[in-house]
Amino acid sequence: MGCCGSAQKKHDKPTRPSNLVRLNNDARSDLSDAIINDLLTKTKFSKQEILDWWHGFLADCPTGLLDKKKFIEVYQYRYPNGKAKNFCNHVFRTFNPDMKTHAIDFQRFMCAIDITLNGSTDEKLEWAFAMYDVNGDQRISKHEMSSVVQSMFDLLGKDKRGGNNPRRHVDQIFSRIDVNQDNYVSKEEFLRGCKADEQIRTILAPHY
Ligand SMILES: [Ca+2]
Ligand SMILES: [Ca+2]
Repeated sequence: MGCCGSAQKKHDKPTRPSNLVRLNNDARSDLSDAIINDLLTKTKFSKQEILDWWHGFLADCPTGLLDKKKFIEVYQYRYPNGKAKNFCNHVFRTFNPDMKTHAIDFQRFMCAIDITLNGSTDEKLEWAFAMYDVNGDQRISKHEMSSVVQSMFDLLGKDKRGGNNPRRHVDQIFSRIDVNQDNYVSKEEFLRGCKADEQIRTILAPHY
């Protein structure tokens, strides 16, 4: 099993290693000490955990880079009854906020995983906020929230009709957390609302 749970393909071999990867003679890849030390400083993972993640990452991404296509493939594998593409677009953006690259290297991947696994409640909710703030203007519109909630329901294969309509959920959420009623949820409103209201947190940030 790889970093994200997909099965390793037997014939995958590193064909285009990034500068992260140092290949040894039998074509297995090791992380450089510089990368390991950098991740030990930036994340809460131990050296052994970093190496374990690296082997999983390499199983899924033999090139040492995780691109969006692979990212979607991995999610689709984990959620076979849902549609992963739209949700993956949102998550991939939060892994790759400047969108300068079309693929995520191991360091960036580990920093994102560190927040989702080891981060404080505020750090996790800030990460969730960034996912909902699609255009990055530091506030969430109803359209942005509907788009992400809808993609999440698609991923989970949830019925979106009637009372489960994503827009209806979003209207209810806004009525509770858009405190100044300007039709946008600020980061402060998002953090405060999610922390104070378990039901909202369950919808917006189900893993936290
Ligand atoms: Ca926004
Ligand atoms: Ca507001």
